[in-house]
Amino acid sequence: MEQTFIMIKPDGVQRGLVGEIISRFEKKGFILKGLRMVGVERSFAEKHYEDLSSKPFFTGLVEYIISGPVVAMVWEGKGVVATGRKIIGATNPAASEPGTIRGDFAVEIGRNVIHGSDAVESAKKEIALWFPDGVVDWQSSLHS
Ligand code: RTP
Repeated sequence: MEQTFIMIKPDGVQRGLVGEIISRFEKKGFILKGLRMVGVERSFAEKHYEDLSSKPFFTGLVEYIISGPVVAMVWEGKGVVATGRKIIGATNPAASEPGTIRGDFAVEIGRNVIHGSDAVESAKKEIALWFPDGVVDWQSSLHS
């Protein structure tokens, strides 16, 4: 089953949006498979965003991600990568539709509350980076 990596960024955690965001994914019908609240090291943030390392906003982006704890999650379900991006909304909150997370809770591209993998392949890479020990397989753990 398809999985995606979702991260509530430091502003989302500080503003008390963790429950709201989890609720939107749960109500849609997706399954929460893994969750960690972590303070991110600079080198780890640089690794997560390595594809953007040549962008002028890269240093500011890394500073933002290490500015406080984030909530890293794995969500599972049919089409969860693309649908997750729809639930999140456009990267720039000025362009994201009302009803999306960024459309409802953000105004600044540099403080846009949440990250979601943009493709199945990047989701696999990001899940491996953030959950190196994998996520709990609840079905098989019930039997062991
Ligand atoms: P994300 O990876 O966080 O889900 O965002 P995204 O795919 O929608 O956007 P991407 O282009 O990968 O950019 C990653 C994050 O960098 C910040 N950003 N700042 N100041 C700027 O012009 C700018 N552009 C991008 C945003 O936090 C964006 O989510």
